[in-house]
Amino acid sequence: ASTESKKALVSVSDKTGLADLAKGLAEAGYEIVSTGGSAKAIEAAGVPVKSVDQLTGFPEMLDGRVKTLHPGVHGGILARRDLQEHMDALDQHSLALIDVVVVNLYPFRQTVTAEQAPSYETAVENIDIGGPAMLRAAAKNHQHVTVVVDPSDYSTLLDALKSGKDDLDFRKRLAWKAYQHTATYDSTVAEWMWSQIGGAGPPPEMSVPMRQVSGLRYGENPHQPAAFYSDLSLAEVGRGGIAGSVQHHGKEMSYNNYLDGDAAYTAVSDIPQPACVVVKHTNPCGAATREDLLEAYRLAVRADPISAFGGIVAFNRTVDEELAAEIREFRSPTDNETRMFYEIVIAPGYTPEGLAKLKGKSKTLRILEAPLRAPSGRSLRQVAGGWLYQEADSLKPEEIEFTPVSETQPTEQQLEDLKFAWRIVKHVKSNAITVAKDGRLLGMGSGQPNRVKSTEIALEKAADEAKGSVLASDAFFPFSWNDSVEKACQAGVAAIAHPGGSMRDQDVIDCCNKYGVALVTTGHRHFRH
Ligand code: 93A
Repeated sequence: ASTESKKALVSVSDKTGLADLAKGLAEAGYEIVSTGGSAKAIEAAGVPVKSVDQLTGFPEMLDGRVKTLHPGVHGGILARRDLQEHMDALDQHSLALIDVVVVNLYPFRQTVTAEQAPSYETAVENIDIGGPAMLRAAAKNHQHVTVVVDPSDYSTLLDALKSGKDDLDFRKRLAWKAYQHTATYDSTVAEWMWSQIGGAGPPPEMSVPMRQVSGLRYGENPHQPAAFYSDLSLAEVGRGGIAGSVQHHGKEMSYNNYLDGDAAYTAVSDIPQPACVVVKHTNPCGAATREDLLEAYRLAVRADPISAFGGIVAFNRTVDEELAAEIREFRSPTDNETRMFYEIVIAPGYTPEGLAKLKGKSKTLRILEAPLRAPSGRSLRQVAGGWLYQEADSLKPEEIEFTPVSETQPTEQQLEDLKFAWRIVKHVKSNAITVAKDGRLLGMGSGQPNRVKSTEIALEKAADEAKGSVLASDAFFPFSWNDSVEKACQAGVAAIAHPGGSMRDQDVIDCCNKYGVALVTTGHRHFRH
């Protein structure tokens, strides 16, 4: 191998920081070799640069599809400097060593997610082949070669090269980063290909590219290390939700904050009218819709003030000053001494005055702003040693037939209330029961292993207000007499919605007829385990 100056190969689509990088490399004594567009930019910055074809003696061809795919590049990257045979082989073919490789790839992800969808051909042309090959080669030979894929690492690279601190640990870390990058890149291409071959639903193999948004102090409990990642899958583009949130104020987000914040924001995003949802431990314990968001907030908290204390408050409209003031000062309806305390307020926006007012509530209150969550196309959940995939439950009451099956017909208002109760019951852990009236939740029973208990809890919370209310059940009632249905009727519930389809459906109908309660079936269930 030649004993000329050390070589850096630079081939980047993202030209951010390129001029400074080139200057720095030249100062550190590197000869720069570069592909077409990168070479032009380096030249324009007044730094001497050689083109790849000067190195390989072979021109770029096939519209740039073959630029660096040549032994003159890959031999120079992959040769083991500690093996005489490798060095001799380079000499024999007059190839030079390449010591530093700086590459970032054709912007495939940006191309296929652009507002103006690209043609199939354009997308394919944006699949980078030569770049990943160089990154993988340089990363493999990290014993001898330094690889950089991220422009934010340029200054660290230059510092290390100049100070001689480009040691093995440094190169290993950069090699890890390069492999992580090519893996993410290829999983994006694979996901896009799956969509192009009409692959709806679960692909037989899948990798989910993720990027750490933040390290977390701990997981559900203090002895569990944890971090939060955003899902970079194409399936997530433009769907909003908590992963894209901005925190304006307050204590650092915790693992449980993300979990509960997500539950609250997903639920409130599901409601078309202005609404407030209060969540505790992933379950909505308060919810209300009102034209006036402030009124919705008051009613949502009132459903269960004890549970709302320390909960998450989510809105689906902008929070203004008046509402912020109310959130700040609102006292517990059960104990007028105490101001309500919340972990998080989350909304799609705040007026400047609203935000300023809310910040004054406490130092710790986390104030988040995030685009509303669009119904997600898929859902992934972890089990030991695997993942469960399903299409997310994005069924809305508008898409469901509410069919009266009792002698008593539901009134217009009751039907509206049933739809509201139905919208909320979907977000409650099974067995889920919601009791509602006038577009507000009065009580809910969640997560009980038997439906009777969930019903009792929901009715107990609704208390006197259960009279004239409506009740929704996320799945059908398996029995009737002396169980959920009769308890609801006796408590004064005026209308009930359940999926229907049980062998005991007729018993349920008979029970409602006995009490003059309106019963509707939805034909759909909303299990949430
Ligand atoms: O079309 S490629 O897959 N074929 C190649 O041989 C090749 N070598 C580098 N794309 C290739 N590249 C990519 O070109 C790099 O990964 C980089 O993203 C881009 C830089 O091109 P330019 O310097 O002409 O802007």
